[in-house]
Amino acid sequence: MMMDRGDRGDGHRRGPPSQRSDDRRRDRKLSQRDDYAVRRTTREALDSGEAIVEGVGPNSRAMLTFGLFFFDYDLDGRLDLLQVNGHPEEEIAILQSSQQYRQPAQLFWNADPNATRTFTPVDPASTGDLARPIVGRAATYSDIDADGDLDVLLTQVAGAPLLLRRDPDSGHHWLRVVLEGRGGNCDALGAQLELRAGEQVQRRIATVTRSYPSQVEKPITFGLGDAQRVDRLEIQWPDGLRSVLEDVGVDQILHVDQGD
Ligand SMILES: [Ca+2]
Ligand SMILES: [Ca+2]
Repeated sequence: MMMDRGDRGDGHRRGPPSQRSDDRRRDRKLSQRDDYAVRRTTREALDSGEAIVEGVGPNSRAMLTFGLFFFDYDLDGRLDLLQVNGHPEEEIAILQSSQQYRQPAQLFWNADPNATRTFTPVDPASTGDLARPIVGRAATYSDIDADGDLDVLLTQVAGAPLLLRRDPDSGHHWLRVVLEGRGGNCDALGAQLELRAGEQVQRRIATVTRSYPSQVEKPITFGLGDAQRVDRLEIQWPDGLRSVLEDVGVDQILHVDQGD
């Protein structure tokens, strides 16, 4: 995926300092949103037919989606949405002129939970090979080049998987957490994490199951925007015990062993 530095993900460059200040205030406010809230809000929106209001409906109506997950592709502290599309019927365009067998994947930038529309479609002109029409099926992510942002793997029918590197850097800070649990659950799957950085509060669950048949990497990635320190990271391990780390540096992979 190609994104220019400073790109807001909606195809527009960042504005002047006064506007960036507004953006930062808005970022702090938005960071209250966590992945549970995004998932719940989107599911409720889709279930109740309010996907139009959320910004997803009109832009995905013509697509047939398989893989779908939330991830913070621009590391601004808000979870964005990626979906991979492709129709099952090779000759569907003959039967339905509005449909295509090969369809582009779509990326939705999480703009603001208080905005008129939470999700803004990212301009395909700025997403490189992600916008290439494929018969998409599975979608997953991992930081393959160890630069802190999440890269994407898509699978397709009758074609090689597409490994798409997030490039260039958004300029935002990040923290990646690797957990080592006790006993048989050595990856601490099911652990709950709460991160606080300034006014940001983000929550994650340690899991590798995010989307249609695939699994994501085990490290847990937090986008931090402009925050240069993590004030507090609390981990509730699967057995109910808790660990708390304070004043954690950013732009690093943090290994946390429950036995320490
Ligand atoms: Ca984001
Ligand atoms: Ca990366």
